[in-house]
Amino acid sequence: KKLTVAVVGATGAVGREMLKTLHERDFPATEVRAFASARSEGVTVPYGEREITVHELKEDVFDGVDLAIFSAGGATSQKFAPHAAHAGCVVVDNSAAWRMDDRCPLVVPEVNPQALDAHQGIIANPNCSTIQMLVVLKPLHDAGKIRRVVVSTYQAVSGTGQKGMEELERQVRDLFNSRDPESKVYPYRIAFNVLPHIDVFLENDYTKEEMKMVNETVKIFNDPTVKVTATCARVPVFYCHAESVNVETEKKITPKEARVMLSQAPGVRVFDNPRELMYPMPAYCVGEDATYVGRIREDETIPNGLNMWIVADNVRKGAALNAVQIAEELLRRDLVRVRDKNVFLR
Ligand code: A2P
Ligand code: 11C
Repeated sequence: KKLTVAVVGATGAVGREMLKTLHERDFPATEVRAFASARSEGVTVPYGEREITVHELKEDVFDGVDLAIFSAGGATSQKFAPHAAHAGCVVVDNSAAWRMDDRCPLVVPEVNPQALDAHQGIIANPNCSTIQMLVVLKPLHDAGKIRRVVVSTYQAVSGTGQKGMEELERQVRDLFNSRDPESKVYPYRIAFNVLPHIDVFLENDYTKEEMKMVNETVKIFNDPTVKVTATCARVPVFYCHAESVNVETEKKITPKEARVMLSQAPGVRVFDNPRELMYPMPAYCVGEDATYVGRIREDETIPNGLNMWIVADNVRKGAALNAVQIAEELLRRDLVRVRDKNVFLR
């Protein structure tokens, strides 16, 4: 059966990883098309052994496309995803544009694949820091019902895209050559520094990144009783976000029970042996599909509490892989179709 797939934002850090992931996982596309801004018209991007020519994204490029995976920023998704759905093309969108829209399922395939059944043409891929936290919290929530989560993140510069990685590299080089490191992407130097600031500040003095973790968790778990409070920091690491997560549950789960549950959970790898100095770290999780968890221990200040340390490749499980897994799940459920083409564009 014919299946034409488009990658929108194909020249970006996540778009390239999406093409790589589709190819590596043998996604059954009969044709793959690549789109980006007018600046990239005619350039090529790798897809397996081949190179695909990138074309400018326009409203009418979705005719004949069955499935489009977007990672070209919120504004591009806001504008173009409705045109894709209108053309009968199912969209998996990696931006924040559609995540909190009631018409759009927000999906982590290991956590809430059933939410896909009600899709109306646009499906949202959650924020990277939410995805890796929830893959790990899901079995604990099922077993002990999570009441409250306190999370602090240590996020890599690739979360900002290609330009974040270029800024860190440039500043490191400048500092080693006794030049003033210029900050263009972040408000302060990121090299040899930590910024307690990701995305914009909101009315309540939290950042948008922090509130994404709060709100997306409730939507994905479909459980407004789960309370999350977050502090998100940017660290001078190229790939992989790390998170310190404190969880309070209704029913007690011991660290030993948590290790057993998590070692059976899909998408999770327990890497936890303090005596052998085994704990997950960003430098060793680059390019990995799994979400790693270690430092699992009891929070001794409350009756039912656990602390843990979670690391995943933000560009891979946090973005490209999760989006491709959603596409695979759509195929498995025979959901690569748009029932009402007028839901997002009338
Ligand atoms: P381009 O390379 O042509 O600018 P990253 O997050 O790594 O910066 O990547 C962003 C991706 O989104 C790139 O592929 C970029 O294409 C694409 N993009 C940005 N703005 C637009 C736009 N207005 N229309 C289509 N693609 C866009
Ligand atoms: C970061 N989490 O690390 C962000 C990147 O809402 O999709 C992804 C932003 C988003 O900067």
